[in-house]
Amino acid sequence: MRAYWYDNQAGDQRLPHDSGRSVDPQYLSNLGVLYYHLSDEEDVNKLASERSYKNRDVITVSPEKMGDIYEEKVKSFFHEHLHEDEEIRYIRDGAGFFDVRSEGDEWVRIFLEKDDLIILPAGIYHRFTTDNNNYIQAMRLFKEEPKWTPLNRGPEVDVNPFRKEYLSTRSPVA
Ligand code: KMT
Ligand code: NI
Repeated sequence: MRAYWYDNQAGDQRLPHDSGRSVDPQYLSNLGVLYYHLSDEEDVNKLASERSYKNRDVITVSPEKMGDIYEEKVKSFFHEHLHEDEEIRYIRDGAGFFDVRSEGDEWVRIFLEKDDLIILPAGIYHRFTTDNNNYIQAMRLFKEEPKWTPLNRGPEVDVNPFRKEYLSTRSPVA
């Protein structure tokens, strides 16, 4: 895992877009983003049980697996959105970038690889992309029925109750 401020430069979303300015895990946790490095799947089971993640599946995002719809999928994952539930991803192979919005509405890019596990809180604006290797396999964990409908950013979603709840639990911008 490595987190850093996104450079906001033009160019393919799958490039690193690394501004060179790092973001530490404490800053991520202030945003409500939790990160773990777990090489033992038993530790994942423990976390799942503590946090009531009862269900899971595995998704592979790659041209080999997805065929013609791969490019379209990668573009759609990259639309800025939120969910009314946590988004939990445990990377099993390959790598990818999760971008999350900071308090000041800047992008923080989080590079994840095998054995990295991330929990994005409900209501945080975010997006995902594969990197230049075009391959990631991730376990998706969820509580009951997944509420993964992406709600794309806009005036209506800005006032969604889960969005408001998320903002109300964050510490004020310094
Ligand atoms: C998501 O929610 O953006 C995804 O599931 C993407 C694939 S998981 C790394
Ligand atoms: Ni999402």
